[in-house]
Amino acid sequence: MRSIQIRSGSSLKLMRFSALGLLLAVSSVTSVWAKDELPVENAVLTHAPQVPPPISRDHPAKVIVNVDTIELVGQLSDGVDYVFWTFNGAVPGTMIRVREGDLIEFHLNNHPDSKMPHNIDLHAVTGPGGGATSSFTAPGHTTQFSFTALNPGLFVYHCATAPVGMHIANGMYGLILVEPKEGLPKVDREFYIMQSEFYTKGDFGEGGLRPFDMAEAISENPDYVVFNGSTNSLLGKNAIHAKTGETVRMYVGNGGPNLVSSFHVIGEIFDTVWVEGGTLANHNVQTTLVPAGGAAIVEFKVEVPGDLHLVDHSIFRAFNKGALGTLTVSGDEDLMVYSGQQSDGIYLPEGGATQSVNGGVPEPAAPVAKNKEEKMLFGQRIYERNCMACHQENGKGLPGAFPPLAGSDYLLSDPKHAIDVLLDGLSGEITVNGVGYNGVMPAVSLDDQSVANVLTFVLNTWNNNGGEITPEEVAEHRAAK
Ligand code: HEC
Ligand SMILES: [Cu+2]
Repeated sequence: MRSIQIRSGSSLKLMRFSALGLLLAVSSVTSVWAKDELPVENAVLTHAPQVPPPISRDHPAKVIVNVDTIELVGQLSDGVDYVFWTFNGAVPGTMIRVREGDLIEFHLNNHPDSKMPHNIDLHAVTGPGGGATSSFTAPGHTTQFSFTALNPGLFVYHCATAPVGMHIANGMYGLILVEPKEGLPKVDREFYIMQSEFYTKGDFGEGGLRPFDMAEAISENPDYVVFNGSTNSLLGKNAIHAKTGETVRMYVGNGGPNLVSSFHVIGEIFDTVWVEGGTLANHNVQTTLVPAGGAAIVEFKVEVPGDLHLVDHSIFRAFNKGALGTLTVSGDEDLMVYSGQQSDGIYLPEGGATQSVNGGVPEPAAPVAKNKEEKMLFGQRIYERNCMACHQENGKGLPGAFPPLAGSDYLLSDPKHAIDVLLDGLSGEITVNGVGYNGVMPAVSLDDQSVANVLTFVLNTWNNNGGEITPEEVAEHRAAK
């Protein structure tokens, strides 16, 4: 029924037709297309972090978009499953790319196995509900409506079926890019990144199938804040890649449902930000706000190799709730742009020469533990101050970034080796419980007492199988250097 609106002989059609004609007269000197004559094409839809190819047309088309709503169990984090409600089987939904002035024929197909009705509100639509009222679709049904992409920009789409918050919280959002008629500047790499939160019964990392928690959602207190639907989407083997000298463009969306993102790439400056996904270009930006239900386009040239970390700079979300990703840049060093560490010396405020040191600078002597119980207590304090930020309170580390100390076969097979890890730091590829890590653990500046205490704490916590490290052993290792 809704597909006919455009072709029927009503005055509505005439008005819309002349509006389009006007648009085309301005935009294209070569030809004016009547709606029925528009060339027809199927949209290329991509799963994040992939982006559909740039549009090379210089004229409008009728673009057919087919989206299935599918409810499925997926991985939110290691060992943590969730029932996601999705557009095209993934969170975020597939990315759509059209051209300003295109006529989009939108088909929403609700899978027969769905338990819920769904619809879609595209922020690129000019019309009631952004399409929501025309796309309400019961399980096993398919609906269709059309719209003309009048405004260029990067837009969020989402389900708007009641309870709206719950449909969004369960994963129903994605991005649609409406390229301006003149196209976008060419870049070397494009990525699709969408932040969102998840509210589960249980805490961050609690395993098994975790149901949605409405009370947490209402109080805007998520357990997870993630990019592309899972804590692992952009880490480890899922990291995204670029080469030095290349220009990278990220289409960044925020599905919310509640939080505003302070999107930042550690070690980069955005050369250009298309503010809020619109036509205003800002330059030389460190962190850009991406509102819930909004977007931004960020562009930057990568000059030096290394891992750049994508974060929500509301920083506990990055290191404790999952809003972390990696862009790995390969290529040649440019030591003028970035030198790496050039020296590490002792700073003596009272004067005196600066000397180089190997390893760390001991902190003031810690109190001597009288027994194992005290060792555990002192060790825990040291852990909280020196280790927890990376290896986490629960000792499980962070997927793709920091290995676990809880149940680590690497640690437990040779606990004394851990003394060297703390004294010297550790870098290069290692395998912990079958998973590869390739990070940098800095040497810690702790005295023998403290190293012994923290390792004893680690060995006797999180069901690790016990053992004790003595300050004498630490001293021996230190002397052997
Ligand atoms: C800045 C983040 C960071 C801090 C702080 C840190 N580590 Fe690590 N740690 C790492 C990384 C990264 C690795 C893996 C290095 C690699 O890939 O070669 C690692 C590896 C280890 C390992 C060996 C691998 C394993 O899982 O058993 C142990 C043991 C360890 N760290 C203990 C500690 C202890 C104890 C502290 C506190 C005194 C600490 N670390 C502080 C990042 C950190
Ligand atoms: Cu829905």
